Amino acid sequence: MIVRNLAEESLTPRRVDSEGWTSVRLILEEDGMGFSFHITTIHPGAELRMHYKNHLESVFCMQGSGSIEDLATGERHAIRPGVMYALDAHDQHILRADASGPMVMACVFNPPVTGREIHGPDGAYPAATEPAESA
Ligand code: 9YT
Repeated sequence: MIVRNLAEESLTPRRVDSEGWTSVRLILEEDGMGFSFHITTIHPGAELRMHYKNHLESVFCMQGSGSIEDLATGERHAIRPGVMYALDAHDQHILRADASGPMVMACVFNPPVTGREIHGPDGAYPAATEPAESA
């Protein structure tokens, strides 16, 4: 059994800070679960263009508000606590947090991320077989 505490893990390398977001990866590939599980905070006013070409992701909003834009259709969906979105088609998207406060999201990735990934210029994380330097 694995038991971890978000506040404690925030003080370790499981916490990753990047442009517009901070994420604590509570479960990583090394934990052998077949997915990774992250608590991600999107900073107020952040606008993040992403395209997880190598991963599937589900995201559940626990706090804050914003929107997600599906770049294939132009559709925008409101995000608020209780809303989940799943990128089941490696969907290109823009996630926006309202300026009024951070959005706090629980995220699951399949395959799991390994640890230090940040988005590449294409909005993706590298595939597990690519060297980390290409991120
Ligand atoms: C909401 C969202 O895009 N989460 C992505 C996970 C986060 N950026 C991370 O842990 O890499």
